[in-house]
Amino acid sequence: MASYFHEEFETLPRQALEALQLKRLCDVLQRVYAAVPFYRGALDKAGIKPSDVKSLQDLQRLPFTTKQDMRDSYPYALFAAPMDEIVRIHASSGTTGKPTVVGYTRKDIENWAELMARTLVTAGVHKGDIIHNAYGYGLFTGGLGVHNGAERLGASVIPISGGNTVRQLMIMQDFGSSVLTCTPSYSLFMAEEAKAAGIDFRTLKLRIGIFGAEPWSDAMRSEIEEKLDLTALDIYGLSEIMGPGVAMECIEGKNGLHIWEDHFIPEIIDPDTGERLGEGERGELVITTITKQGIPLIRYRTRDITSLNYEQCVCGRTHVRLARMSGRSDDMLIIRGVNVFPSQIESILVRIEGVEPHYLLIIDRRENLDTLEVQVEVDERIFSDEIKVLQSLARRIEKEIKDVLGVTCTVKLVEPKTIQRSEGKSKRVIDNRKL
Ligand code: DLL
Repeated sequence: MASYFHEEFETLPRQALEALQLKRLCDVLQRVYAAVPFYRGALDKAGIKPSDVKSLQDLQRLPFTTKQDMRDSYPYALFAAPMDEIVRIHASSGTTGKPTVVGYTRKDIENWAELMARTLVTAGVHKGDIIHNAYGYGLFTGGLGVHNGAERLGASVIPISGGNTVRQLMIMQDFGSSVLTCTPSYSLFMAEEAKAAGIDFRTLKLRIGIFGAEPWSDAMRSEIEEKLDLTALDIYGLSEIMGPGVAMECIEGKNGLHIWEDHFIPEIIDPDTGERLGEGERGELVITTITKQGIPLIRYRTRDITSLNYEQCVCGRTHVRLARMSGRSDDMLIIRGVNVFPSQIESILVRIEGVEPHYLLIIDRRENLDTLEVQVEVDERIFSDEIKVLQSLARRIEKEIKDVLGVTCTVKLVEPKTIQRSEGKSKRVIDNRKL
């Protein structure tokens, strides 16, 4: 028998779940229409009043919200609660210079902790577990999101955050960590470091790994389970919608991620036409938040590609399952857990004197760590300068990218006109990672 955190809600029969969704949807539409000029404008333009929505099918008549809309509303214009009710602010990568900002009311933070506690229980975690939380703490939602859920559940959480792997291994060993939370690629990097340090994962107490925030595969799952000697499960979330804990794979079924439908309504659309797709069809995930107060989002286009599975799950939860994410419908990259848009790198490059707007990003994975090489053309004048000048320019660009985006890269300056031009869409990214 599976354990639940909110048994009544997690196992709600579909009809009751949908009735709850409709009630909450109508409520959130009223709220955003009254408080957010963007939504009032978008609904007016579509000729729909909140009171016109009478069934979940009517959701399809509402306009989408995109990352661009969030950018245009930077920083707070999409907030539906007054600033003095916002108790936390997080942010994630925007498509160019400015991040996407999200605000939480006290109730939002409570709901997030509850949903994250539910997510942990779904993964087989319980009170008494020691959770080694190596997701980053800060503006990124991973660290604090998992942390608050672990405390809400009553498990012991170690707020180790990312980095300093040798120390992480020592703490895992000495503190008896039973659950590991981090990106899947970082877990494999830990395995390599452990080998070098002579630590055998089989002697550790780790039982469960909760991995997400970047794409991975079933092949990677097998490798992680073998090397770290634990059960590896997939967790999905995004800052715009809440953070980690939007959807979680259950330990019983280990086949798809239950998205918490009492708080979020998922739809799958064709990314080109915007038409809704049926069960099992792969397309872009669109999410409507139905309980959030700080920044509720209506039909938010996540850009993540997946499908929905309504079949009954062995765990007894009735919430629909998302298939493992298989890519994105935009060009966002996730490099060492950091979301990066090529356009962000471009906007850094164009600000630097002597650098041409022709560049190529080459991503690889070496010893389980992502690497990023930025090849960029410089003008004739710079290229004929001394090596020292070129080197210092390259270091300066590397530093700018690190300061603005938080990712480490190596910059290779190349001669003018050496990066291949294209007549159509230019190819700016070569991703050699094999997940
Ligand atoms: O990555 C939140 C999170 C933290 C999720 C910890 C899971 C664990 P963002 O930084 O806003 O938030 O990035 C969200 O990451 O749209 C996906 O493209 C990708 N992503 C997140 N989880 C998965 C996953 C956090 N399990 C973006 N598989 C999302 C594939 C994932 N991609």
